[in-house]
Parts: sequence; structure tokens; C-alpha cells
Amino acid sequence: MFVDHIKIHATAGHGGRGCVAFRREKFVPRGGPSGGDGGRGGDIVLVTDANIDNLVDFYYQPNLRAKAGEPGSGKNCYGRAAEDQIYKVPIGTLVYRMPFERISEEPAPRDTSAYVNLETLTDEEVATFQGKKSRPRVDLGELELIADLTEPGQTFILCKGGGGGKGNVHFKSSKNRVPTQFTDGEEGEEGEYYVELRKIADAGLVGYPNAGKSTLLSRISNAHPRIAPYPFTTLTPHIGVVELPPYDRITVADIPGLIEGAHTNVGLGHDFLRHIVRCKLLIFVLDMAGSEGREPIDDLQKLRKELDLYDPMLSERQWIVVANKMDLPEAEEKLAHFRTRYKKLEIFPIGSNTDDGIPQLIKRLGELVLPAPKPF
Ligand SMILES: Nc1nc2c(ncn2[C@@H]2O[C@H](COP(=O)(O)OP(=O)(O)OP(=O)(O)O)[C@@H](O)[C@H]2O)c(=O)[nH]1
Ligand SMILES: [Mg+2]
Repeated sequence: MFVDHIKIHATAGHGGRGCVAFRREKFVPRGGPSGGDGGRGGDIVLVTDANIDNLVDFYYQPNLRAKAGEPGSGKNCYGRAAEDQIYKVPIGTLVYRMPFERISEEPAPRDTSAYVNLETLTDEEVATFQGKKSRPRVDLGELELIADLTEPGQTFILCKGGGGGKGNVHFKSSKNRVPTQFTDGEEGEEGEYYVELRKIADAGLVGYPNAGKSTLLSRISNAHPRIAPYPFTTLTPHIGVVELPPYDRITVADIPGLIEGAHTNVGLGHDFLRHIVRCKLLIFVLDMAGSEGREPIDDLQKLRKELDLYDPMLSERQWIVVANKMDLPEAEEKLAHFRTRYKKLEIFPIGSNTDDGIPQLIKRLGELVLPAPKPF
């Protein structure tokens, strides 16, 4: 399963309680207070790991918890601090804080959905109970972005554990030789968060299903995505590394096919576009032969419109077009027509049976994506 956005709940550990104790030893009358402090509660820490590629762990475990610190004890002993709870996340993880109120102590009402007779419900209600109804997109504009983890091994403390409480040694004074005061440990931070993965790649492939995006990725990079003659072969994003001899490399993201109306959840919707939001360059892959009965000019316009509907920033991004399936008969004619319509556009014609156009495309990707070399 591939999970790229999920709501989680995190509770850091509470601090341990301070202790009330008095020194009791032979020949030491009135030994004075000796209650130690409680230990610190554990933090909840997120750390990026290059070996993890999605947020599925949080799907199975959306409740993150760290342990409480141990209470202090007599003989001035501090309670042991709880260990931090570390959760691995993929590189490219964003964390947003959601509005949160601590849940009251009342027991939660029983979930009756397990006992509902589906036959008595409307279709819409059935879809909701079966979890098929698409959930409304979380409006990120209203949420506060608190972390953007883009480097391997980057850590972020999501919730801080509470400090330990004070033992009664802290309350002794000249007036109060036998203090019985102590403090409870502080509560650990708690909150609800929306965690989103936006893969980090230099360029992103955008196109209709079956346009040949995965085929292109397999030819320019080390990736081996699934390629098949049916739409929506690619269901989750893949990243391929393109080698640019002698020393450079760039990353290209292949995402599921996009279709007109994706913003209304047609096809796979357009939620997966989150993975190209960070790409510097967008590569539109068009079926230039119109092998599925569509016109390449229409395709491009519709794809660009979907991108704009998803995020208007995307339509301002630098873009090029790969004219694919040039080996098929009608492609040349359609390409000529396409060129007259888009005179200034950079177009790279390629076909599956020859390597024509691939080296030029790779070279150009490097020029567009890599920073310009510094003069000596
Ligand atoms: N004739 C011809 N067929 C191609 C070419 N490129 C890809 N195909 C075929 O088109 C079909 C779809 O290719 P994919 O690479 O899976 O397409 P995709 O865009 O990744 O499709 P989705 O993952 O479903 O969105 C496959 O049967 C490929 O063999 C090409 O240049 N010429
Ligand atoms: Mg594909």
C-alpha cells in the first residue's frame, strides 16, 4: 500500500512525578527531605530515512506515543527519563499542525458502524461506511506548516515530552524543615497533525494514461516501472535517477496518468500531483500518434488546465513536451500540426523502437535542471 497523506495524533510522554521522602538513617535524626525529581517524558521525533518511500507506517499506527518519565524516588534519586520515540518518515515529508482540542475524559461513544445493516442505507451512506467515499481534500491553506523534511537523516521534534516534577528537596526552607510538597510532572505536548509526502525530484512526467510516461522513465533512467497497454498501470509515484556523464545526475518522477476532470476525482483524481509540486521542470508526455483517438493539442490543453486547477503555481513552472509514439503512422503529420500551433515550445519527438531524441532530451534536462556551472 502507498500512503502519501494522513492525519496522525501524537502525544509525547508526561514527566514523572516528584517524590516526597525523608532521609532515614541510623544515627541521623531528622535527616531532612530527600525526594528526587521525576524524569523527563519522551519526545516524539520524526527522522527522515532514504529507505522509506511512503507514510504507510502511520496508516497502521496513526497514534504516536512516547513513554512517561519515571517518578523520582527517595535518597535524592531522579526518575529515569523516558526514551524518545523515533518514527521514520520518507524524505520530502511535510508536517502541518491541525486544530486540536484535548479529548475529554468521557468514554468515546461506541462505534456502531460495525452493526449497521447496509441494506437499509442509501448508496451514499453505504459508501461512507465502507470507506469508499473520497474524503474532502484537507485545505492546507488553513493549516500551519511546521516542518518540511527534505534532507536524509533530518530530525524534527514533533511533540516535546513534559519535564519531570520536583521532589520535596526543592521545598525545604529555614521555616519548613519537613516539606511534603512536590510537583507533578509536566504534561507532554499533544496534537493532531496532517502529514504529507511530496516526493522530491528535479523533473516530473505528466501525461494521459498510456501516453508512455513509464516507458520514457525506463529509457532515460535506472528505474524499471511497470509498463502495460492499459490505463492506470502506474498507481503510485516512482522516481528514476538519470545519469548525466561524467558526474551529474538528476531525478525524474513518474506519476499516475492524469485525465480531464481529474480535479472532480475522475480517474485517480489529481491528488498525486502533490508529488510534482516541487519539481523544477514539468515534462508533458503526449501520445503524438493519437493512438487512443485523442488529439495531442487537446491533451496538452486539458493537462495544463488540470494542473492549473490543482495549483496555479504549477502552470507557471518551466515545461517541455515529449512527443511520444513517433514510430506510429499518423505521428509525423500530427506533430507538424502541433508545431504550427506551439511554435516556441521545446518539443522532443521520441519513439519506442529507436533511440532518436533520447540523448538530446537527457542533455537538455541537465541544462534545464542543474545549476549553471560556475566559471573558474
Ligand atoms: N508504439 C509505441 N508504443 C509505445 C511507446 N511508448 C509507450 N508505448 C506503449 O504504450 C503503452 C503504455 O505505456 P506506459 O509507459 O505504461 O504508459 P504510462 O503513461 O506510464 O501509462 P499509465 O501508467 O497507465 O499512466 C505500453 O503498451 C507501451 O508499450 C512508443 O513510443 N511507441
Ligand atoms: Mg505508467
